[in-house]
Amino acid sequence: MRPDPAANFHLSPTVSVSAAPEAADIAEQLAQLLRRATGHPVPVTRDGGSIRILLEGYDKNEAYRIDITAESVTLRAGTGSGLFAAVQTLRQLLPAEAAEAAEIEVVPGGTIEDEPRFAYRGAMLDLARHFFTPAEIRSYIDTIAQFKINHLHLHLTDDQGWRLEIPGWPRLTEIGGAEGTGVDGAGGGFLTRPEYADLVAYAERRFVTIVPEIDLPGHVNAAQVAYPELTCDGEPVGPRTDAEVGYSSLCANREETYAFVEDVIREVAALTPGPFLHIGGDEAFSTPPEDYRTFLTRVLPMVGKYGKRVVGWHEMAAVDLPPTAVPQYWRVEPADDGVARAARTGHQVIMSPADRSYLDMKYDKDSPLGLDWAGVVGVERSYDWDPAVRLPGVGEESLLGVEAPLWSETLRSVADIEFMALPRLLAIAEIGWTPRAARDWSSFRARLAGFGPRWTAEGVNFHRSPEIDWEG
Ligand code: TNX
Repeated sequence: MRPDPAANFHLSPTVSVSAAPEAADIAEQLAQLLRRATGHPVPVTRDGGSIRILLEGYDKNEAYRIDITAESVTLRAGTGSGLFAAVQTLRQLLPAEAAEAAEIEVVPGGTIEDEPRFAYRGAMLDLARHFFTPAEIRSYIDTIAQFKINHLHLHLTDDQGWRLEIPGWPRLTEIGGAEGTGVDGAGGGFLTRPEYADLVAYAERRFVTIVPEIDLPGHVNAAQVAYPELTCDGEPVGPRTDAEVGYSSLCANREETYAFVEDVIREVAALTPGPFLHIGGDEAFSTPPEDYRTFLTRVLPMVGKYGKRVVGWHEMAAVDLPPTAVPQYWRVEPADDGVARAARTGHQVIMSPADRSYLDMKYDKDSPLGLDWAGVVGVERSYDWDPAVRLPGVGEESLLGVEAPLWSETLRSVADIEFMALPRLLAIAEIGWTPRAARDWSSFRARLAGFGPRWTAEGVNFHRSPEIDWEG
């Protein structure tokens, strides 16, 4: 970043955005934001705008450059994702008051050249413990995309509920998505296939890839309530709305299991333009280890058969994985043999250690929402760590990226999501984007302070952590 205070750009009433047709949608998204912020008409044209969006140069994925002078703002990238990232940076350069109409907006002059540290910067939302509607999910997509998070992992199934319609298995969602299937009997609901496809498209427009998760072979009580033939003894089981884990399992020795799983994987893959499909694999405490291996050995290749790259919670690294499989580390221990072995054999890993990156952990002992099984996770704790030294044997070159999961046992609304995610999501976003050497807690803390008035003006909920000297 090279600031040039002599070259500030003013957002005057004649401000306009121009872009070539391939970047017209990004230009339109920027223009909409500026119209809302300034009240100016902000037309979008083919060329000659005072804000110019150029799809050229920088063919490295997501790299971009911004040049701000008194006359113009130029955003330049070789890819749409790079241009979209540049737009998010430009938004952050505007003063917080820009969220309220009619204030004067000055964009600070200078040049920015930027590119991400990791290709995968993820957030996860648990729709199984509490269902969030498409509108609520879109709201979270808007939030994460602002911070250049480029994957949204949706935890679609668990013991309590099943949240995605699957052709041929209607009871999964008729029963598993009924009213009262959230933790403590709250809520319920599921995504129809068209709703899911719309969400994928909504995310895609914001350069966010949806990563669907079907949690197997444990965390399947909702599926077994709907279809008793999916239990080992064929006996019906009752619905569960408590927050226990580890009591349910598909049966590794029944062909019915694999017919079901293959149908589900095929249908989910068909709805998924992105490369990844997550098959869970965590906390299968009631699956004997031998059965767990039998199950995964059958199921992992199915994901490849339907054209997807398999992601799984790191327990899956207990078996021999297909070369492109991605284990996702989620625990708190300082080492993990399975993940280290996977890294050694060339696998890429996603890091989401619960004691750092879990957005559902309480901030401190007084947090009204959240869990504390991984300890309390304050803002500094979520920021001040490095994924490349978190696990022995899993260095920078083995990392696909980082993810911030948000489990929903204690959440009920968008305001709850925002309270848990903001500000800690920004810590994980910066870890995913910025090299370790360029990151520093005191700088982050100071920059975070400016989001107080911004979120207040936007009506966004956040945790006023005492670790931050919030402005406004
Ligand atoms: C552990 S993290 C789980 C989830 C819970 C979460 C709560 C993981 C892979 N499994 O089933 O919701 O803890 O923090």
